[in-house]
Amino acid sequence: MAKVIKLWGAGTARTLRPIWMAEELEINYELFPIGPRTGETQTPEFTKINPKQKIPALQHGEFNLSESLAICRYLQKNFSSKNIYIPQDEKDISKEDEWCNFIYGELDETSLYVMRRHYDLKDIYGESPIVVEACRNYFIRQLDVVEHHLKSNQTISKDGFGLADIFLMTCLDWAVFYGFSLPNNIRQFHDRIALRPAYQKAMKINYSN
Ligand SMILES: N[C@@H](CCC(=O)N[C@@H](CS)C(=O)NCC(=O)O)C(=O)O
Repeated sequence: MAKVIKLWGAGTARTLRPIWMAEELEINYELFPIGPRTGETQTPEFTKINPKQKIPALQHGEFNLSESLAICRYLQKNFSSKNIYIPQDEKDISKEDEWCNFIYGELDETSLYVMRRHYDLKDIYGESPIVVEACRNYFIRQLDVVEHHLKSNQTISKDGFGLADIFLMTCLDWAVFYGFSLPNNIRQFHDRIALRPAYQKAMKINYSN
């Protein structure tokens, strides 16, 4: 692992994830804090790294990777750390996968991000109060599963803080920003995780502009 990790992107919930993961793993990385819709994702240099012209993105030597989940997994698999739980057993890996796919697919992509598209970014994607309201209700329903799980767990995995918690926390911050009130167990989870030094450092780095 001689080459320095380069992370591209700052300023959104998705870009926070790899920065936070890198901080938890205490990786020596270089950040290029380009933002969405600034034109910086459209340059020829960045398009070579991620033809989708989206952030976050990672470079490791000649290796390029996009998608916040794939990037965090790459970091988790290649840089061990005592700071976070990294599942080794196939069943534990699959359980983490299940949670990450649920959080990314249901909470981020089909709820919060659709709300973003049809409210914050309505000039680009079109305004739709009906869609925003449907997503809001859908998100609340999906949160029930998490609320129930956190009743008897301090973190998503009973073995400790890890990748799924990073994904959940970044969605919860996003939800709070959108005016959701968090149910009790989730709120306590949020308040506990917010005390992690790596989270606080990553937040400062990600939102410094
Ligand atoms: N599925 C991708 C989503 C990436 C994404 O949509 N990024 C947004 C910022 S949150 C972006 O780069 N938008 C720039 C644009 O659409 O021009 C991930 O999780 O990394």
